[in-house]
Amino acid sequence: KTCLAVDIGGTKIAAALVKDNVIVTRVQISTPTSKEASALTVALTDLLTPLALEADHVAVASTGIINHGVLTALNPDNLGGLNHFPLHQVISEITQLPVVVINDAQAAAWFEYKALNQAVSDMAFITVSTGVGAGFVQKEILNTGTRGIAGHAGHMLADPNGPICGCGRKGCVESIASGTAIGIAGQSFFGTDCDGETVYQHLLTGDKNAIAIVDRSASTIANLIADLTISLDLDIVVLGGSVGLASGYLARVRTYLERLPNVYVPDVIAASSGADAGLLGVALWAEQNIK
Ligand code: BMX
Ligand code: ZN
Repeated sequence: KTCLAVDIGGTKIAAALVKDNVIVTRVQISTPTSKEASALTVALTDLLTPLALEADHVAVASTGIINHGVLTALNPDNLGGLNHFPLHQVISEITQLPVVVINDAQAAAWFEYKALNQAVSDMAFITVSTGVGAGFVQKEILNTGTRGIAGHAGHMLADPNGPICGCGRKGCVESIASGTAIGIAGQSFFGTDCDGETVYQHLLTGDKNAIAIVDRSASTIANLIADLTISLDLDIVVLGGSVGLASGYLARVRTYLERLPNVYVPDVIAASSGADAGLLGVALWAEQNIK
């Protein structure tokens, strides 16, 4: 069977034909910045129509809350303010194929869990990227949540005095630790067009302000890892995303974890797949969940 896997992120949309867990064709576009839902429908139609001809079913991983196939951005800044976008229905109509949809971080968690060869019982995957997302696998089951909210750990409280998050809460993990937040924090030092990558380039030259910003992100993620370990009794945390996998970031997270009581600290490893974890994970998920 050939799966058309789709990964809708805050920055890019990737689509791939996946056969026997291997990507055979992959295409990528920028996520439309328009707040109009129709812009996403048009982009998906152009991207998926040719690929659907070669597929048996469609597996979609998307940023945002996926509640029975309907997408709502928890942090509207990350996805053009999409609210109640009927993702499952739109993609069914475009492709005329069976479709499954889950959250992007949940999909990547499933891939990383399978990559660990099921040698763990309780794991969390955390992505530090445009936003901060997570997915939990507990006792061999991926928690997709009754309403699709499970895993949205990027919106747990990190600092009651922190910045206002795009979701409306003050001081979420995402508002401090994400690539977007790193970029915003850098703007007062490195100019208004500063983004996460700019800060990282300054960090590599030893800039004190850049180091402080990235350390604040890393210590926030370390505390998130401890909080999740306390609540879920985790064996292992897998860290991914463009920031999570950036050079030296995991080492910084480990440094902050070492300062915490031992029982709060699980094994922490780097994701085995970078940009393709969502695509491959949702393709694996579809094998068991397509109807
Ligand atoms: C946000 C939220 C999550 C997502 C996470 C990582 C939106 C649109 N997204 O917390 O659903 O998993 O970002 O997303 O509210 P990414 O785009 O950085 O991969
Ligand atoms: Zn938030």
